[in-house]
Amino acid sequence: MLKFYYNPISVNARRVWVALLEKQIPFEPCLLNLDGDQFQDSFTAVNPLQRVPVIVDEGWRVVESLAILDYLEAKYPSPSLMPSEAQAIATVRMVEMITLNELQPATMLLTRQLVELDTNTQKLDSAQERVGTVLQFYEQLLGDKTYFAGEDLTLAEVVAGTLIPSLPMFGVAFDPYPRLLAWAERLEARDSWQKTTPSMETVLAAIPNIKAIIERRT
Ligand SMILES: N[C@@H](CCC(=O)N[C@@H](CS)C(=O)NCC(=O)O)C(=O)O
Repeated sequence: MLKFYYNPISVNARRVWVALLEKQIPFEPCLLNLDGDQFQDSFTAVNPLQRVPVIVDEGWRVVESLAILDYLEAKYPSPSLMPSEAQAIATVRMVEMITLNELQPATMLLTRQLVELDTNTQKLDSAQERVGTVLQFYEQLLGDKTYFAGEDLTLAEVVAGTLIPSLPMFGVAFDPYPRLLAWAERLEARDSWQKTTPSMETVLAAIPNIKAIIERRT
């Protein structure tokens, strides 16, 4: 059976977890506590980069969440999470990449403040501004559609939708983005989102690990 290495508070792992559930792919969950488990030889043999998520499917190992999503889509095409029309494909890739390259680094900085690590005010302000710019762009991109690429749930939702609903935790208000708010509520009503949303208890217990990871990386 497909092995899925993850941690419940990892946003990178959660997008893979949601895709596995949406696609109804049976998997064996392999929990890493990220309090040092990731540096053990046994896991380093699986992923020399010492990060989750990782999947191992029929002996084939894939690291990097977006590569895993592409692999799952190609290997388990139904139900599909990727459109076939040119503009829809571009929309999905755009949302995936903007979420990873713009939104996630900005929220990483906001997390520093949340877990009470020293933070440069100027950098914080610019992170807040970046988040606002991305959300405004997404609000327009979504328009009156149910999902970013139309009526069907795609990898755009899987990637952006596992990060955006957590933004109020960082003091980001949704008032200027009513379409995005309705979109987030639609996603949160789904089984796959509910099964993978970390409880507040899990998040609080993970704060020391989050601090250690952020200190190493920012
Ligand atoms: N670009 C990678 C990022 C993976 C990543 O940073 N994972 C974090 C958890 S969210 C991790 O395993 N961190 C362990 C560490 O930094 O020690 C992906 O998208 O899969």
